[in-house]
Amino acid sequence: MKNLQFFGMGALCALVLSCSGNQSGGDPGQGGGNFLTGTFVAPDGQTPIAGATVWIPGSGPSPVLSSLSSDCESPPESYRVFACTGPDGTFRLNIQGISGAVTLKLKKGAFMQTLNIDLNSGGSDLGQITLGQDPSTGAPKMAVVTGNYDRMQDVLAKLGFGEIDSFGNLRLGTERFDLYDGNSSLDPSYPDFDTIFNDGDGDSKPDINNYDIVFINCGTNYEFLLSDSSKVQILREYVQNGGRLYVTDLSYDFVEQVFPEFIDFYLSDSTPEADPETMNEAQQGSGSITTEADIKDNMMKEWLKIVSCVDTMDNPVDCVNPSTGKVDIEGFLPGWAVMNGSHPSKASEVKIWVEGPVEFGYPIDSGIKPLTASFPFGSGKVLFTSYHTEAANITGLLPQERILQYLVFF
Ligand SMILES: [Ca+2]
Ligand SMILES: [Ca+2]
Ligand SMILES: [Ca+2]
Ligand SMILES: [Ca+2]
Repeated sequence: MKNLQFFGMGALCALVLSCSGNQSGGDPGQGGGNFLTGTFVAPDGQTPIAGATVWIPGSGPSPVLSSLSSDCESPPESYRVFACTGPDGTFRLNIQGISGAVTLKLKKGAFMQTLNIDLNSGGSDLGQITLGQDPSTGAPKMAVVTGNYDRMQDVLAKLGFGEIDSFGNLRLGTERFDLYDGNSSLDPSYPDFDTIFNDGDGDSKPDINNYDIVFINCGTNYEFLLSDSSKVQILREYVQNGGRLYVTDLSYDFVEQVFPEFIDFYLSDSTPEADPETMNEAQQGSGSITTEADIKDNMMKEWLKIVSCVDTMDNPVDCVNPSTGKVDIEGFLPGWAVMNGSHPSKASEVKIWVEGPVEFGYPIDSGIKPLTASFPFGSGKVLFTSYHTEAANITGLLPQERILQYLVFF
């Protein structure tokens, strides 16, 4: 976890605080009184970070929860006060009795931002607080493995972790994360995916352990690695020790072969719960379908109502259909990987974020299936999604790209 101190930002905040007292004639709940307010956004300067924990560390008379919402984790250390950001990224911290130089920390998932501020007036609005885009400024260290059928690197770039070209693709070389070549698509200056299992930097641990989050895009050439039990063990230990593994669609084998006990994928019905199902057997979804999906997480749904989305022609649309409350998801590959749900004994641990009516199998069957699921393992987390981001060359964000953006911070 990164924990950087921004003295430059602190000076700016002090300046904002010192002049804000003259401007608080409006809504006292937003700026005046004894509240510290602000809005936490991604490095793109726009996308709100919902459900983040905001706190002032230390010990005082008694810690205070002053929250817009209780939908966030408690601070990972002792604190004087804490709050959660709402779906729009705003927070409101009760700073009654706190003054002088303090540290303010904002954390969501593997991301953390630290500011030094001077509470020299009763309360104030810090305005927009933008998450740093580099590991040296609060971002997690991320690796993205390229694949033939998905481009999570573009979703990250659109969050501000890189620049995009006029087709909405990451401009190679601008990424603030490490790219690994999973499909012979990058020039030789980029390492191949399998090298992440080696100890290239000589710290006696496989280099995957250098990362807070590893994304494996759909369609790599490296599923053969999963028949090597030492590689499976490296992946399992990486998550056990706090790593996050985000996997899309056909790469589901990087979930099922490594963590078989959590998700029941489609078919391989005679495989015992704790054993890996037959590789690739769940890849039986019908292609080119669109589903009207239900968002099962309330904070995600509220966030989706706030952010902007486009359709595949790059025209603005509501991310959540205002009349149905559902989200259109398209871009399913023929033979996408289908989940049935959690294995019964893991029902309390597997979280379903998105589900929808879909078609799958031969002959074609239909039903409601989970489309995005996650589970904790050790100190880390695993996320799997059945759908894609690479459907169209657009500079805006499809609803499913927004969903994946949200989950980058889960
Ligand atoms: Ca190493
Ligand atoms: Ca596969
Ligand atoms: Ca399984
Ligand atoms: Ca199964």
